[in-house]
This record gives sequence, C-alpha cells and structure tokens, in this order.
Amino acid sequence: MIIRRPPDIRASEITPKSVYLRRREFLGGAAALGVAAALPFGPAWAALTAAKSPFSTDEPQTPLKDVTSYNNFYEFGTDKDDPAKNAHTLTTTPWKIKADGLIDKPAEYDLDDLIKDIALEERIYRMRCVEGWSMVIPWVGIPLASVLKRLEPQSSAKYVAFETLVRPSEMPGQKGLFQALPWPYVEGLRLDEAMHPLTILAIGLYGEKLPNQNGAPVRLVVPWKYGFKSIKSIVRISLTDSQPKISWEVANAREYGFYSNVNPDVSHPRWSQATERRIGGSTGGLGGLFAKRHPTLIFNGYGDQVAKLYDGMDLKKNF
Ligand SMILES: Nc1nc2c(c(=O)[nH]1)N[C@H]1C(S)=C(S)[C@@H](COP(=O)(O)O)O[C@H]1N2
Ligand SMILES: [Mo]
Repeated sequence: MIIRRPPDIRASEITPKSVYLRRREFLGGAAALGVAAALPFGPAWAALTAAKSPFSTDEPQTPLKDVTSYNNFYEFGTDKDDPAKNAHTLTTTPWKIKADGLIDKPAEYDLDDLIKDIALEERIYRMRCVEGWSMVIPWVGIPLASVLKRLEPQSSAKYVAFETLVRPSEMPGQKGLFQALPWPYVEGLRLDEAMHPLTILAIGLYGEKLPNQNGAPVRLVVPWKYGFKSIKSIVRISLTDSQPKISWEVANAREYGFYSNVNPDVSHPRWSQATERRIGGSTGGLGGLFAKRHPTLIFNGYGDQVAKLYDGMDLKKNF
C-alpha cells in the first residue's frame, strides 16, 4: 500500500481546502482499497465530493447493486456477472496514463496529476447498451475537454483514441485459449465529440470511487452513444489526424461502426434498436427484469445537445 504524498502536498498549496481534503480522501481511499478490494463498497471506500451538474437527468437511478453486478468488461470475462466476480484482482494505484500524438504536452502522466484541480461533478446520465438494456447512473467525473485542453491539442488533431490496460496477470479474460477481443480494447471519438460538454471521464459513481468492474480508476462516458464507447481503465489517450480503430468495429465491422450513436431507426443487423429494457430491481419507474420494453430515443434523448455535431451526415451510413 502506497500513499503518494508529493502530488498531495503540491495540491494543498494551490487548491481550496475543501478540494484538497477531498483529494486526500481519494488517495487515501485508493490505498485502503488494496485491502478491501474484494468488498466493492465497504467502509474503506472513500466518498467523493461533487456538485450535481445541470446536465443530469432526474429519472429514477438504477440501484447500485445492478450498476455494479451487471457489467460488460471482457478483460474479466464475457458473462454479465464475471467483472463483479473477477475485477477485484486489478490494482489501480499507481495509475499512469500515456498521452501522445498530436499534442504539445505529451507525457506519461500520473492520473492524479492529469485531473488535478479540475472540479468533480455528479452527472446522472442515461446509459444505453447496444444489447438493448439501459441504466441511469450517477457518475462522478470531469469534462474530458478539461483534460484535453491540458494536453494542448495541435491544430492538425481531429480524433482522440483511447486504450485500456493490458495486464493478463490481473485480467483473466486476457489469458487462455479463448479471448473475446484483441487487446488492448480501443475506442475513439471525433475531437468535437470528445470536447462536447456532455463527454466526461468518470472516476466514481454513486458518490464513491469507481468499483473495478465499472472501469476503475478512470473510464470514458459518452451518454448519447452505445455503452461500448465507454472505454474502461484507460491507460493511453492519443490525438490523431485519422479515424482511430475501435474494438467492436475491428471485431465485426458489419455490426458496429465508429460513430455508434444511439439510434432507434438503425437496426443492429441481428436485432432492432427501437426499444430497450431498463435494468433495475423492483424499484418502480421503468425498471425491473420483467419491465415492459420502452422506446429508445435518438441520441439516447440527448439530441437537443448533440444533434448539431452530425449536421449533414447520413446517420444510416455513419452508424
Ligand atoms: N475495456 C473495456 N471497456 C468496456 C468494455 C469492455 O469489454 N472492455 N465493455 C463496454 C460495454 S459493451 C459497455 S455496455 C460498458 C458497460 O459499462 P458498465 O459496466 O459500467 O455499465 O462498458 C464498455 N467499456
Ligand atoms: Mo455494451
């Protein structure tokens, strides 16, 4: 267990006291998790202080137990309950992110330095998986734009590419004969999508640090796109001038495209995307295993804010 002090001490000199205290909890909690990793939300789990963003939905939130036990994270297995069973093996401190490509500040950053002094926000977002289920998740994160600005993109940069960790010793899905995807898991966004105020890097949910199965310590969240764009456990961010490869398109280009905008009018080749089932116990609202399917909205309901990004584009061709 390592509690890294130097970044902390520097932060205390330049940040308001409340933010400084919250950062200390974040680092302290990360160290404590070394022991409590098998218990995803034990008392050692550090609280994150975040102001609720006006971008949040007020729909009923998916219960924490569903958010943390019904996951896609193929590095830990392909069944929905595999990540919750297996992801405790992942060590997330220290965590380095390599930033490279068309930026003026390329480096291998410590995560804490990369996000230092950027105010945490709670963003309650609808999330929609290409498989036809949806959740409402109270993320804690920061605008991706704030981090990208820190990296100083060059004028030739047009896309952002992301990579997940490759560490077979801690990721059982990366070992053995059957591996679901080529590793690393990769994703990408056009630079204007990446800079959009709805696009965040999440480091927590339900006011606590991210559980490993949800992509600890840092993952992408793009609420108007299918869930697979939300790449987890990010270790590399690269700015490029050509459209980056994305894992699901490499695996099956006929079924998955680069844009992956939620769109009820464009069917997946094997099933319709017109409706969805809201995951979530028996807490009322739209939820419940046997709940009726309800209509999926274009851009997952975020069209007012994002439709203009795609003006003049044929969304049936660019799916
Ligand atoms: N590295 C990595 N990121 C990933 C995946 C994955 O298998 N590996 N699955 C994606 C898919 S298909 C979905 S729906 C979301 C699920 O995020 P959640 O488990 O936090 O709901 O993570 C995405 N990010
Ligand atoms: Mo997904």
